[in-house]
Amino acid sequence: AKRLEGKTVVVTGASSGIGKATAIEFARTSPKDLKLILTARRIDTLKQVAAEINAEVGNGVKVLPVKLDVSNPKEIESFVSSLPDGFKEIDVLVNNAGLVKGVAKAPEIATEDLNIMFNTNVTGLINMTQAILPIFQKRPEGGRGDIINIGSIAGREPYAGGSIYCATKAAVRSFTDSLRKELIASRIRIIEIDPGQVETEFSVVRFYGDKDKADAVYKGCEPLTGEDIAEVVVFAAGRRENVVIADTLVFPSHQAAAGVMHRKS
Ligand code: NDP
Ligand code: 8X3
Repeated sequence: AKRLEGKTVVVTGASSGIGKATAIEFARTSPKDLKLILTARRIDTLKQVAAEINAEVGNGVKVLPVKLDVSNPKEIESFVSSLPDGFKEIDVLVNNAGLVKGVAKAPEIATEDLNIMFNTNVTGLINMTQAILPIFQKRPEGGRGDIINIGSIAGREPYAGGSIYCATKAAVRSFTDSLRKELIASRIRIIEIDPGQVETEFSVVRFYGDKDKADAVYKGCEPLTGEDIAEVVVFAAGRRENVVIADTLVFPSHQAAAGVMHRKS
């Protein structure tokens, strides 16, 4: 926890699921002088998350909720410059915001869904990275800071009915690997964490709010929780400076591949 003391951490998509759990886990693990910048589109939900964190760990952790739609390049452009003093020296960026829409197969994929997925999961993640890297690069030895990208098993194993989502996560993986090579002469750590099945709002979003369809995804399964992934994120960020947890795949016990789940009948 000492290694994380005084850090400034940005989490995208912190209003729900893995992102929210990650914010809470940073606060629990290293509350001393932590600055947490929580971003998502739902600002009221972010404010509740901030209140929850302060209620649990006290006001030593400074939490700043910021309304930010990562699919809108203009909002990302003004994000860093609009941060208040004391929050600008970002140390860790957790690129977590992301979503899947639908299970349609080509040629039935809605253009709107295609655009939302690419603009959020890929362009949004790249734009956030480009906005924050210059802060890291001003530091000694070619730069310091962590970029932690949330990929997915879907980026490694494409499946029918997920072609666009899988393609976005494969793009995240490819971008992440290139970035690690580009920054090899620096102390900037490029980290990818790929979850398997995690029960969050992910499937509710996939099925356009249909909770019954979302629940059916997890029927008979014991999926991971957001906290399980959050622990891995905070572990990665808390390693000694010369240690990069470059690439991690995390399954629940009863999952062995993208579509391979053992279900209790
Ligand atoms: P949730 O739906 O619970 O959370 C997604 C978060 O992303 C929300 O906070 C949402 O906030 C935010 N978000 C969505 N669109 C935007 C946007 N345009 N701008 C800013 N924030 C946005 O799902 P998860 O926690 O499961 O998903 C988090 C990440 O984990 C995603 O990248 C997902 O692909 C990945 N993942 C999830 C898995 C799973 O099984 N659940 C497995 C593998 C990877 P808001 O709506 O307020 O903007
Ligand atoms: C989410 C995992 O396999 O449900 O990224 O698409 S999967």
